[in-house]
Amino acid sequence: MRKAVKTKEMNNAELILSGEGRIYHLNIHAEDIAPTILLVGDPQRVPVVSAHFDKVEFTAHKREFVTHTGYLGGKRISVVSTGIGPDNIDIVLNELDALFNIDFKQRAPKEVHTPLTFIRLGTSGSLQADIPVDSIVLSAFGLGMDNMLHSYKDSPKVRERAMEEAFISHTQWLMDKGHPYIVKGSEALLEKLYTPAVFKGITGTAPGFYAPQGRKLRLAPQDEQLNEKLASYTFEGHRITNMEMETAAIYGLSRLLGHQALSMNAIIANRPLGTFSADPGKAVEKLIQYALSIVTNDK
Ligand code: R1P
Repeated sequence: MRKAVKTKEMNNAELILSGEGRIYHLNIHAEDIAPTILLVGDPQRVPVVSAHFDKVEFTAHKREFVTHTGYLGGKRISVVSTGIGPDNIDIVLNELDALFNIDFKQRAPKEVHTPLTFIRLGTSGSLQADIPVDSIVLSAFGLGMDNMLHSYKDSPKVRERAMEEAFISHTQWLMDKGHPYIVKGSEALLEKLYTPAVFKGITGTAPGFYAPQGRKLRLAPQDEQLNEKLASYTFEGHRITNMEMETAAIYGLSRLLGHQALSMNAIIANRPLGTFSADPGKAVEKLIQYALSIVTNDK
């Protein structure tokens, strides 16, 4: 049996680079990306966002990962699509971090850390009747109902344990589904991006779209009361406002990697009322305009 060779450097199967030195999935070099990065789920949302840039200087596309980099109000900025789900966030955040914080020649972390800013511009379903379709929700916390973050050794250090325990007890969470995790977003970014025109709260991040978000087509969800339980949970004045599939994973990895993150979502469905936006594209456009007007204006 061949013995695995263990070196201090990240090997070719760990840090995977193309022949031209591009990171594996995103297929880009470090110089192709700015340290302020807008993350969107849908690859087709990338050109919708970059249409607002004064100039787009770089574009790339591999699988569901589309990257545009340009300038807006004198600030260099990138927009990257993540596709759907926490598993994709694992790929995108690690690769974006690697582009800045790993020396690809040495195959080792750089001595000087470059902090990044991630702002998710997503779509989501409201869990509260008073948060209507076409409104905007900023995530003060991400509540992970997926298990991705638990694979990282230091994840317990970034989690809000008291909030988690209260959540488990309130929902009588079935541990077969894994331990829910709660991570705070960047307080500085929340302060910068919050105005009374939008909502803020805890955003639930589910590992799927149907039963994991309490939807029933032909298969019954494990917990038929999931959404009511989520909606009625409160902790020190915070309530769960909405549910989608990326925020908690972005918050967890950003904290572990030393970056700042804030997630903002256009509400396109209201789950308790059973309604869906008549024009989701318009709701997303409103979110983009709201975010970009603040991101480029250092309030
Ligand atoms: C599900 O339809 C997808 O839409 C939401 C969910 O989080 C999930 O990714 O966000 P995006 O519109 O940003 O993809």
